[in-house]
Amino acid sequence: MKINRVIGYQVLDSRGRPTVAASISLTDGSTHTARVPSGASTGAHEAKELRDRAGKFEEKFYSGLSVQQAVLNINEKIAPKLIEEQIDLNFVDKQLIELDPSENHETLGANATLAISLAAAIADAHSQNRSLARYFKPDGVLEIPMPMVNILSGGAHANRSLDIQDVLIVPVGAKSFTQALSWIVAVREMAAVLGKADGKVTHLVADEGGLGIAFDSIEKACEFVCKVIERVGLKVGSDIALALDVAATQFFDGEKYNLATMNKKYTSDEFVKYINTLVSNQPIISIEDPFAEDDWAAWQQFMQECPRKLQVLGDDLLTTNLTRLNKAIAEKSANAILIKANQNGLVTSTLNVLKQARANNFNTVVSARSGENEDSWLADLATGWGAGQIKVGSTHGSERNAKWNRLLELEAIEKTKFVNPFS
Ligand code: 2PG
Ligand code: MG
Repeated sequence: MKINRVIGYQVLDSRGRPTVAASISLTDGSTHTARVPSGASTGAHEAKELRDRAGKFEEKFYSGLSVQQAVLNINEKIAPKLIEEQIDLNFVDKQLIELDPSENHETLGANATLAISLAAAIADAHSQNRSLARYFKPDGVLEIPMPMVNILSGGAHANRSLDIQDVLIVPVGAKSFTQALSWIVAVREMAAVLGKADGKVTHLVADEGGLGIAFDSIEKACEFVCKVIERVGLKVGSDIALALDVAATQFFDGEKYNLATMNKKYTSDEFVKYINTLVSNQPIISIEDPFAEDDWAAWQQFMQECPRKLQVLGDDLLTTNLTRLNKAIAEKSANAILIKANQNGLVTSTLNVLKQARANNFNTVVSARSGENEDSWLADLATGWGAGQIKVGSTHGSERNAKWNRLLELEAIEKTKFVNPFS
């Protein structure tokens, strides 16, 4: 099957900001579309998203965030290279690299390359008469990933109501994804009820659908979520464990970690000790970005001193980048990686990062961004790639639920197994 049309255009994401969509049409008359997500707490080492800021394409009412240059790159540079060619994801990604050999896709824009790469994957799957999940894993049992779900939001996603970005839950005791999701919804709803009763919450829904509740310490936020879990009749630890996304880059000034709501400042060394105490006292099984993106020494020190088994997850540290992952493997700076396709810019090279992580016994967590859209390809990637874990935000907002619902669909219609990387 051949490609006969490629079109890029600007659409809106879940925050109402412009993002890139790409549609690839095939000679059988079908059209396949993908829209790219976008972060708020973005790492400095991510692939370069092209925004029009003060450029000749900037649109007046989008605060410099329009993506018309990236769209133009699709329509004028990328499309002519693909039209009349056979649909094939590997071929498409190769063309994108030839057009823009820069490591971070700054010439075309990683939002342009990823939109095309994803649309190509979806179109290629269609040409083989497969779902996207089955395109990557044609035979055997599909592994439905363990969800890691946002309950409390802070940091850049909720006006810094907490210093850290998220308190999440992981339903480690659930026997199926369907059961896991029902527990999560119960916890999310009870958190709103108890938060209101405490007089702390409003109806505030943060960027990823979590609750923006102010707590004056990380410990108190964790204790609150534990209380909520118990109140819905589940056991903390064996049914549902906690995870944190500290997103520490956001409050590191190059010398100190500044925890404004706790009114504390820590050097790297002190912060390693603080995080150590925190994970020792709370039922946390996974901690993401506990240290800043270039504070490699702190990561390494923490991995050496951490008193117990813990998933130490690199997001801003690793930015789905093979070079940074290889450094982390060599220096034992983490033991898990967040996989975000838009940090990388291409589907094939994102998958290569995931494979390299797994080959080196790193856990892998496929993740959405805080700026999302109605697409559900993330659920298919996580499942088809056998990632083991997925992070999508909360259970509020259709841009989040599109992914959860796709996992429910896969569990209903495919031969699947719900995996638990923490067992
Ligand atoms: C993260 C993501 C998703 P953002 O830090 O892990 O929660 O946030 O997309 O804003 O980088
Ligand atoms: Mg993160």
